Amino acid sequence: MIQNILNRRTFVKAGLASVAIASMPKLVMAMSENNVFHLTAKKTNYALVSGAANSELWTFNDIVSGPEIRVVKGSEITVIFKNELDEPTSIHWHGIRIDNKMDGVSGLTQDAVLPGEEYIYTFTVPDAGSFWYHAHNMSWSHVARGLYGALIVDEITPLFDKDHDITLMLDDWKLDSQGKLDIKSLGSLMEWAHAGRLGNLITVNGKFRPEIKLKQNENYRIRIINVANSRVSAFDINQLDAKIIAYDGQTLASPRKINYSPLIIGPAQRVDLLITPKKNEPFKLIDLGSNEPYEIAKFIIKPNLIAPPPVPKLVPNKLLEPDIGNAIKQKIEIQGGAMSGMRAPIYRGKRMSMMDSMRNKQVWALNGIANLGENPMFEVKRDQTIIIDFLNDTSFMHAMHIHGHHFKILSRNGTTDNEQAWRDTFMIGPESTTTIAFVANNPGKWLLHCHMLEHASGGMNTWFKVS
Ligand SMILES: [Cu+2]
Repeated sequence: MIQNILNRRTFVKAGLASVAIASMPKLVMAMSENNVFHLTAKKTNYALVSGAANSELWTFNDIVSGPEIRVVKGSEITVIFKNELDEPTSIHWHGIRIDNKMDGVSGLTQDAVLPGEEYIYTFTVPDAGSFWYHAHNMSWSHVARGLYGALIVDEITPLFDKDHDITLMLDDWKLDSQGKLDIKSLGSLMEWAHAGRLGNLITVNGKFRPEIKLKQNENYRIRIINVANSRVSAFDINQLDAKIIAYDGQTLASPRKINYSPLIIGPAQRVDLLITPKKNEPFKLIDLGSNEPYEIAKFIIKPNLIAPPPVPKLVPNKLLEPDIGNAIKQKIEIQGGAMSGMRAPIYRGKRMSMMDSMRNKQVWALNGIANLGENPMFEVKRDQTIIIDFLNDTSFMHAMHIHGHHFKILSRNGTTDNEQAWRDTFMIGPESTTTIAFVANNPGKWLLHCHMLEHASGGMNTWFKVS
């Protein structure tokens, strides 16, 4: 099934010769005083490939891939956000089980922050793990232009020191023939109604095909964060001899080998890998998510004749297990897109004509409704377990994300899921089903949407209420 899905992707080769090799693309750390951080959204001129003209990107603090916010589990952080762009925007803290008021969803939990204005986010980070932040107003445009960054929450005693804890933010840029960010195609109905915006250049922390230096026989935690609008990455992690430490910011009880390939990392998903280079030989990180393998980065290994040290004991966060026996149930049918034959959905309370559906670019729906209505799709009492049955009745794969909660996948296509991992975003293939469950223990208005950002804006976006 996975191969089928991946084959649907068309991937244009970069076709840009003589690109200089970037060295270790360490993220710039966000500075703070007593956990008070400053993020300013602004325009940044940046050449995505060397030798090409500068693109006008939109970034936080002029940093491509954003400054990495790093805090300790349980701490309260304050982010003073300033919008120096010409468009209103907001910041969502992806995967943080956050106080609803601070979730950063413009139009649901706050108004977008107007140009020239400031907004203060203050929240506690309950879980240690790999998270990220990104613009949540017109995100299909704002994230595509670079408005995102990593948010890493350390365990109270960090498991790995900073030289052995590496964040790799994968982004997929669509460049024009001059190697500049293709702005003209942003918002094209073609992209929205198909697989979303797929680019032709993948960067790691803002750099194309960097070299990452590791030492032989040492343990590394490699945090992979897929921040692409719609591109699905896939890796043969067994070839890297890697084990999984965490999914979507939730650490496993112990590092886990997987017996399948490739490992899919869809838009907004994170996977933390444990890599211990055994040989003093370089190896490549190859993305298998496109029609052709794509080299993402190269690891260079420095010889080191020590015996590998023991792997630190992992410390999972404590989350409430769903109470399946007393759960309420909800069905969500994912509909629309090209090649679906969907009836035009309801939008802003009215059934649209097909023409209006195209004109408004509302070409996807959840249970027949495109985008947010005044009323939630469903309401749950606090601490109630909810089971959601998703049916993807479209010809495309989706990356379904739930705000404010992590959930467990119970089954896929009727088969029990053995991974038993907590996730905040799951992938669902065309004509497939997935059943998830979680305890709705975080009160407020929460978004539920596809994290392929063109699909979300194109209608695959709803909300629920925990009262
Ligand atoms: Cu989607």
